[in-house]
Amino acid sequence: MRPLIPRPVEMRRDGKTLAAPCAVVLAMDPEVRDLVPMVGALLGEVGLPLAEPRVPAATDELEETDDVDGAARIVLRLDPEAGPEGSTNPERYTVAVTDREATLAAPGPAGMMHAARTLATLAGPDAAGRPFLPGLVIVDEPRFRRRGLSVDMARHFFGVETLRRVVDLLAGYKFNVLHLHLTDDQGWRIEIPSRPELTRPEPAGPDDDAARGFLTIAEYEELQDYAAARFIEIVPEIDVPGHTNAAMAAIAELSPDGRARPVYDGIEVGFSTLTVDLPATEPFLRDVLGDVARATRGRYLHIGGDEAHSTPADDYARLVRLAERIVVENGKTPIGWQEIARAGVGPGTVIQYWDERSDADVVVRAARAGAAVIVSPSSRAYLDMKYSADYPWGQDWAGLIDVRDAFDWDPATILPGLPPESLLGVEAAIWTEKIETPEQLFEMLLPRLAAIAEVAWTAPDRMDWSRFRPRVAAQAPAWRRAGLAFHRDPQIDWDRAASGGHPGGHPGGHPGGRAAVAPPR
Ligand code: TNX
Repeated sequence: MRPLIPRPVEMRRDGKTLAAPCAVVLAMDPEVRDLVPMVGALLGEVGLPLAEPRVPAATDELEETDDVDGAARIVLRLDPEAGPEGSTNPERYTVAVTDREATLAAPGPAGMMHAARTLATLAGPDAAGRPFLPGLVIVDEPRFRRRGLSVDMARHFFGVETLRRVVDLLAGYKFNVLHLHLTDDQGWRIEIPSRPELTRPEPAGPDDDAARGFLTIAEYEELQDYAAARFIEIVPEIDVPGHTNAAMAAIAELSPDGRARPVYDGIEVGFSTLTVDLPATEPFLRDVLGDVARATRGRYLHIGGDEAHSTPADDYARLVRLAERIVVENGKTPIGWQEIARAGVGPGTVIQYWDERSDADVVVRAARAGAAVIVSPSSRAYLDMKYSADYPWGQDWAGLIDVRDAFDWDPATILPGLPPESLLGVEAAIWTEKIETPEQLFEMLLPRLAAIAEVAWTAPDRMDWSRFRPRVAAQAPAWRRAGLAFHRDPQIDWDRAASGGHPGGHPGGHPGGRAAVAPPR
C-alpha cells in the first residue's frame, strides 16, 4: 500500500486485513453502474480484478448479492449518510474494510470515485504477492471545492498524450480541475472552426518542434471525455486583451495599422493588446469565445485578463467586460486573472488571484460584493518556479519554491479579509516559457503537486510537514512505474520512505532508484 495523499479527514486502522482472493465481486448500486469500467480498471491495476460485477436492479437487493464462491466482496453503495457526520460536501465518502468485505460509500459518483482511488492506493500485495486490503475506516471530504492545475500550452505545446498523463496524475491526488492556458503571444493552441487562420498552417510559435502544435476540436473533446471519466473538469483559457500577439500575427485586422504582427518567440509579457474600437475586435471575441464555449462541456471559460500592460485602463475595462458578457451569453461562467477585478466585473465572475504584489484590495472588495475567488499565490503554487537557485530550468521571479514552500501555507490566509465562503479553491500553475519537454514538466510538478493536493484538500490542523515527508517519499515507486520524472528534492528522505507500516507495503526510494530525469547537481 501507498500512504494516502491528500491526508483524509479521519482514518482508523484495526490491525486486521481483508485477504482478497483473485476474484473480487463488486456489488454495484445501480445508480453508480456507469463507474464500473473505471473502478474495475483502478482495482485491476492493484491486483484486485473485477471478476463479476453484480448490478442489482434495486438498491435493497444489494444485501442479497451475497458471497459468490467465497470471494471477498467490494460493495459500492450510494449513501447520503457517507462521509463526515453532518457534511453536505458533494465529494464526501467513506471507505470501510473489514476482514469480510470492503464498502465504498458516497452520496454521488464523484465521492465514489475518490473512495475507489483511496481503496486502490491502500491495496497491497502480501508477502506471497497476493492482494490484500488493510482493515480500516476512512471518513473523508475535501476542504475546498475546486482543486486544480493550470498548464501553459502556449509557450511550449503539450499534446493530448502528455495531457492525459497529467489528468491521471491529478485524478490520483484527488484534484478536480485542469485549466488549459491555450493562447498567448507565442502561439495559439486550439482550433477555432470559425477562424481557421489562427492555427493555419502552423500556429505562430517559436521555431522548434516542441513549441509548435495545437489541439484540434476533436482532440479537445477527446481530452475532456478522458478527464470527465476521472471527474476532472477542463477549463479552457483564451487570454485577452493582452497576451494576444499570436492572434494578431494570424489576423491583421486586430492591429490598428492593419498589419499582421511578427511571430514572437521571446518571453516578455505585456506588449500586445487588442484594441477596443477596431471593427474586427468584437467579432473576433464572439467567434473565438463562442466556438470554445460550444466545444467545452465544463461550466467555466477563462478569459485571462492578466498583464495587459499596454492596454489603456479604460479600454481594458471595456474589453474585459465585453469578453465577460460574451462568455455569459454563451452559457458559461467567466473566470479571469486577478486584474479583471479592476474592470468592475459582475459578481458571477470568478477571480483567480496570483500576484501577491498587487490587487489584494480590489479582489477582496469584489469578493465582498459576491465574486468567488480561486487562489494561486505565485510564491507557493507557481510550479514553474525553480526548486533551488541552481536548478537548471524554470523561473524565479516569484521566488524559489521547494517542497516545503509548496506544502506549508493556508489558502484561507492569502487574502486577509476575504469572506471564507467566497474562497472556491486552490489552483497550482505551470508556465512553460522555460519548460520545454514532458520530462521537465513532470519534474517541476513532482513532488510539489502532491503538496498542493494536500493544501487544497486537507484541513490545516491535519497537515504536518514531518509526517508529509515520508508519505511523499513513498510515492516514488508509483511515479517510476508510471514513467513520470520527479525531482529528488533533498528535503525528502527518498531512501527511508514510509511503507504504511504493513509488511506487504512497498517501501519507496529503493537505494539506487532514480528519477527518470537525473536530478540537477
Ligand atoms: C506571470 S501568472 C504570468 C504568465 C507568465 C508567468 C511566468 C499570469 C497570470 N501571468 O504570463 O507565464 O508569470 O511565471
